[in-house]
Amino acid sequence: MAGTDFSLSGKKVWVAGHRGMVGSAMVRRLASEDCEVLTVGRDSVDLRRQDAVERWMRDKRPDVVVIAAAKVGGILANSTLPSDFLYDNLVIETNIIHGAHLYGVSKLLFLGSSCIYPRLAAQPMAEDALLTGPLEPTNEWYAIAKIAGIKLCQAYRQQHGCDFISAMPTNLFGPGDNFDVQAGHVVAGLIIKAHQAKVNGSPSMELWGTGTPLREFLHVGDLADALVFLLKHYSDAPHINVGTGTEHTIRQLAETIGKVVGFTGEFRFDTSKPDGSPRKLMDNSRLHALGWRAHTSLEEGLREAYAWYLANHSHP
Ligand code: GFB
Repeated sequence: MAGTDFSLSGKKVWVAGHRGMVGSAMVRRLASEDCEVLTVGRDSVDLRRQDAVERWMRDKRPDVVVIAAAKVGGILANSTLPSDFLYDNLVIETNIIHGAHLYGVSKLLFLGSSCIYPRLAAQPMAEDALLTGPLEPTNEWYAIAKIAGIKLCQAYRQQHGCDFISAMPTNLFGPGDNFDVQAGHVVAGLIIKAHQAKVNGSPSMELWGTGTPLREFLHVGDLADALVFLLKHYSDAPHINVGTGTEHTIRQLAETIGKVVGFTGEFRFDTSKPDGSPRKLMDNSRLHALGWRAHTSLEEGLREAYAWYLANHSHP
């Protein structure tokens, strides 16, 4: 319900997946809340092992859990590693959600993705478009796992009265992104390619697909702020979309990245690579009605992401 206030004050908040782009943004955002942040590395607890997860939760007794841990990747990784994307995500969310029920977690936030919606869902995609049509084949494995996570939260709420909620962010980018062309998402991939083309003096850089798909890009700092807002002010079964409401073609994104990076050449299109969904625009009206909006512009966010890449990666 909107307006149902939950206080983070004095709470132990476990950010599962704190080394990833979303988890690390969440840890930074929670630093300005009056709470204790708990984290645990993969070397100590493999989240795919139920006994390890339950033992850790029994020992640490978090009050609040944010599930930012997931196997994630861009369009190519999603379409080439189906069992990793389905199995890892199903088992991580199942272990944590069940553990949260066993050890009396008072609030849990599960994170999904806009790819849970049907490939040809009416745009912008409202929350109730879920399960109304076939999924986009390049990411159906990931989508099925994320849909199961939403349903797990709803099932524990219905059967056990657990305050477990779900948020579905649109395409994310920012500091901490996976800057790997093959495995990563489009923003990171194009920043690397534009930077390398600039440094090498190349006349052109390559984009996958046709450049015509439309995407909505949310800066991960905005997402973390929205998640803290939802932890405090949302408590209900339906999942909530988190986006900007603004969409760009992949070509427009590449042009803005070119401007930010200082690449002035041409774009070539490798149409042997998939386009994926033609369009994925979220309907953010529920989140807006609750009282939250994104505030970072695409160009401003891209400048921050590029600066982070330059500071954290070895490159020419
Ligand atoms: O970000 P991305 O990999 O994922 O690709 P999706 C978005 C669009 O950018 C696609 C095009 O149309 C790609 O073909 N693209 C152009 C590129 N050049 C590149 C490049 O160099 N790298 C990449 N990665 N793309 C993902 C799902 O779909 O969205 C996940 O696979 C998840 O499950 C995520 O839901 C949010 O937006 O197509």
